[in-house]
Amino acid sequence: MTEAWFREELYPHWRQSFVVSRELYRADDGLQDIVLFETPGFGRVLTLDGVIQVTTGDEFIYHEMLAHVPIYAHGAVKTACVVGGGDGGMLREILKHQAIQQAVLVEIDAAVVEFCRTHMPSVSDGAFDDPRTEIVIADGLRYMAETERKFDLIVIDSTDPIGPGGVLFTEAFYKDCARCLTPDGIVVNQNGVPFLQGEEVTDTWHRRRPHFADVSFYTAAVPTYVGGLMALGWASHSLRPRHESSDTIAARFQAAPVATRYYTPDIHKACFALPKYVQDLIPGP
Ligand code: AG3
Repeated sequence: MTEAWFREELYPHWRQSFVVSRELYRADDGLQDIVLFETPGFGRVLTLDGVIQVTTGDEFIYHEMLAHVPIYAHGAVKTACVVGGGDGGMLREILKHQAIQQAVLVEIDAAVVEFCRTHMPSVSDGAFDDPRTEIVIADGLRYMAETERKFDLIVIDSTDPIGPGGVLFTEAFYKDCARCLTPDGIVVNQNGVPFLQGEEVTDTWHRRRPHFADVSFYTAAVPTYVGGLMALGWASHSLRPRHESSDTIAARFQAAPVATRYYTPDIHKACFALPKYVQDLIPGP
């Protein structure tokens, strides 16, 4: 019997492939082409327009690092907004923090929420039904332009800047995020794999610099976002959160621990150390 393979074609010159044990779902809802399949090595894999978004095997790394790093850096996050993130994994990690009072999920594609809830329930793990969760089906760009709310944390859990998620990488959107942050608030996002998508780091820096006092990046190693470290973007009005001491981060983690498999207070400090080739993509201090 010949094996079935799924081939991700994100980069013109490099591909990654997965053995597919079983295809579970395939749909084109008009917005995006959605495919869900089972693999022997990574569990269930979700792709949008042919690009790997989550695997049940390694999603914890990405979700933990975009949730816990800003939350422990800030120290008192009560309100959070996730833009994208229709699989619910980011909500799940954010809601592990008991101090969180409200988490708003702004997802453009209702179909993603519905079938992740049904076919990948371990990713959201009940987060959609948490009383603190509010789900808004809307274009994140529009939502951020129109809302009067302020958030302590905004997590942009997007696709790459292709397809409907492209607007989440524009200066107009970052400017609105800046307006919707509380004074100590933090914006984080997935900013691509800099070895292969270096211009995303440079572009993001230029587009955020006018609107935030602190614009930076940190990293996480996610196996299925191939190509080395993934860059996670960081922007805030206050310089304090990113520069909290190791002792402060460790004390906050001890006082209000959450169960993790990647994040630790030591990783928190270490993840802001950028390899030179990533530093070289950042134009200014
Ligand atoms: N969305 C981020 C997918 C990025 C993949 N990009 C890449 N490999 N360059 C993740 C959604 C998880 N909630």
